[in-house]
Amino acid sequence: MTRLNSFAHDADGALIAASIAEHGYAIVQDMLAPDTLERLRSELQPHLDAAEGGKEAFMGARTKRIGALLSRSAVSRDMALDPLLLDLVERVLGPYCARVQLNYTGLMYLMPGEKAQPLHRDAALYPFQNPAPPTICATMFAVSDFTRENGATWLVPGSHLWDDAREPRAEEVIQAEMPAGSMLIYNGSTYHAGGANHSNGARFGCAIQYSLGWLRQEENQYMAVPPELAKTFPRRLQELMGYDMATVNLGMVDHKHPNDILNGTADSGPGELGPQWLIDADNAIQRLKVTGYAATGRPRYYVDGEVVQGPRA
Ligand SMILES: O=C(O)CCC(=O)C(=O)O
Ligand SMILES: [Fe+2]
Repeated sequence: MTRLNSFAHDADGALIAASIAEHGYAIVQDMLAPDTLERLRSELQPHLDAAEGGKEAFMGARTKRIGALLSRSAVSRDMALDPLLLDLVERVLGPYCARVQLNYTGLMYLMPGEKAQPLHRDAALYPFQNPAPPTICATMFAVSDFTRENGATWLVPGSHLWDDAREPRAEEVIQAEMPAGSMLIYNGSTYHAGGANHSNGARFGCAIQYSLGWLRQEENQYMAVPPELAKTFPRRLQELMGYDMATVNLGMVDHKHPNDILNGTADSGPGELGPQWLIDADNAIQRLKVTGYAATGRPRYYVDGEVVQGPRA
């Protein structure tokens, strides 16, 4: 097995980010302490008990998948605000947006007997020609140990840099084996998949994803968390959920700042929607050149034994 890009929790953010830029992913150990993991498990257990397997092949018949984590788990709110994680997200996405945002929060609980998911790019939500600048910075926190047998996330290192014609080969796939408490962080353009669970226990992971603030979020955070609950969150978490200006005017409500609307602090007239710091941040981002190209759809590659079988509808 290829050596994983694994870092201690006190490693320099710039080093970890350089590894994500080069390989498309990194693993950070000890993001969650044992007692935090225990609290997270107990917060989520009632929701897991009530959850069912997926209905489509991609979602996995033997995978319990629950979103809206912020409304269900206080620990997940701390995870979304983890200083090292936010530092890495800024390093990956910051050059392309004035403000980053949450994209998705959820858990992926692979039960014994689950088959492998097809390899895919989370960033295929958006119609950019590849290679593209990063649009999504995704994580998978190991809540159980992630092992080869229980379906540790599959990854194709370096594939975030590939064009749309380049297909993954089975021998290029590695697995994010990591002990509980670790975090896999990857560029949304990196090919990856949930593995197959050949073990007797569940593989339990929590995904917290971020994206460029000017994109539509995969999971609508305004509806995922009741506003009455969101009001009790720290200001930075509210901003990451989207109660924020992505740039001047982008995200306003009735010409007021959405955070003022949420918290009931809006003035009667128009809000301050273009502070100088936001104009400066927007002027500093790298502008994207988006060219027309032949549609390539959203390829997903099934891996069967040694062979990547290629895209399937
Ligand atoms: O379960 C995993 O390890 C990855 C799941 C995934 O990539 C997805 O559902 O988009
Ligand atoms: Fe994915």
